[in-house]
Amino acid sequence: MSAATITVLPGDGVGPEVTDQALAVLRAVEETYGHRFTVHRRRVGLDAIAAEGTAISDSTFEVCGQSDAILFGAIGSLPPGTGRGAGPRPEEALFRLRKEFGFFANLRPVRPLEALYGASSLKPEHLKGADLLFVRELSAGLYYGRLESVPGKPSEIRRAPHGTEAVDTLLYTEEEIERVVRAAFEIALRRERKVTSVDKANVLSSSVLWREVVERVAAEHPTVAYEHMLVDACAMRLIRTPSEFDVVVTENLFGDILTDEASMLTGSIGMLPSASLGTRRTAAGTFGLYEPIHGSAPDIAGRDRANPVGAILSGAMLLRHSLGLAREAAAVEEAVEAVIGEGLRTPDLVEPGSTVVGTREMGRRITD
Ligand code: GGG
Repeated sequence: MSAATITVLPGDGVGPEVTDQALAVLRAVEETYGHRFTVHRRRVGLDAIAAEGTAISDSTFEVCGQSDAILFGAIGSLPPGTGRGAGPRPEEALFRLRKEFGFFANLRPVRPLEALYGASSLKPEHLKGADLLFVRELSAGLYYGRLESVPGKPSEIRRAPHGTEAVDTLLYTEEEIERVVRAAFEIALRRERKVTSVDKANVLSSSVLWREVVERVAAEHPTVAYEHMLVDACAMRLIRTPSEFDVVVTENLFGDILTDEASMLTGSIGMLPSASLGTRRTAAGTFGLYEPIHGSAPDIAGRDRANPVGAILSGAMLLRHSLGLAREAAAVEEAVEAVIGEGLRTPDLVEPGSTVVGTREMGRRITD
């Protein structure tokens, strides 16, 4: 029997709907296997800004820090044209959680299910054997750069003599690169496969340093095959030959974009889970934050149309990585596969002959 504390941050838009389903699955695991999960629910994102005046309050932060894992839904974007004000932004919650808890490695598995080959934009022969694991650097890069003019800020829009201009800064230290590259090589060692390191070393200095660090870490892992690939080539080859990839390690922004692209191999962005990990240990694993990679999708929020699979599979990753419950995680993954195999589809995945169900029904069938 395991006892664990989980903080749930449902957030905005479809976040609450999909986290409800993920939580129902975790409750079913608790009951079936005799574990005890204490759950704390707190506000985050626009929801927290409206109620508490900040994207994540100090007390929510404290509750997260006392937990074994955080289950996160999604956070909303400000309406177009409102992003330049001085007020809090919902994304600040995620950035603060990642930075302050040291979540530098974001694992995003992409495994197209055979039953969903028809929902992908690729032909089945391209998808066969595709089983990728992205390791996205999560707590540095463009999202956290350092402006000379405004200490503590990575970017600004400012007045200049010729008009308005905007600046973002892309900064990586050797240490920030090394820890995520090392994590990727260690995962590849366990999977007995290769690492593809993705950068833009023909243009960016941060990528030149990235390559140097990869070479150094690779030398310490002589049994792990590896290659360097430019991000533009990677974007193309993901579509042409996804099965050539295994562990893909890359910096923050490239990882954000490439994984949205790769999600299309699975049929929908709603299918992809993620785990954000650092070095802090729990009783049985690693402290982490788990979330579907999709955003808050305000256009379908509250309409029982969101795909809960990414959130449910994030719950499976939580069981495996933070609670050390690999058997239970595998049972959840098998349940997802079985329900998809039966032909159930949320509206984002509709194919001829499939049975369209809502968020709640999809979750209920996986839980059962
Ligand atoms: N569940 C993911 C989510 O809510 N994403 C919204 C977002 O702001 N993402 C930025 C990022 O992942 O870097």
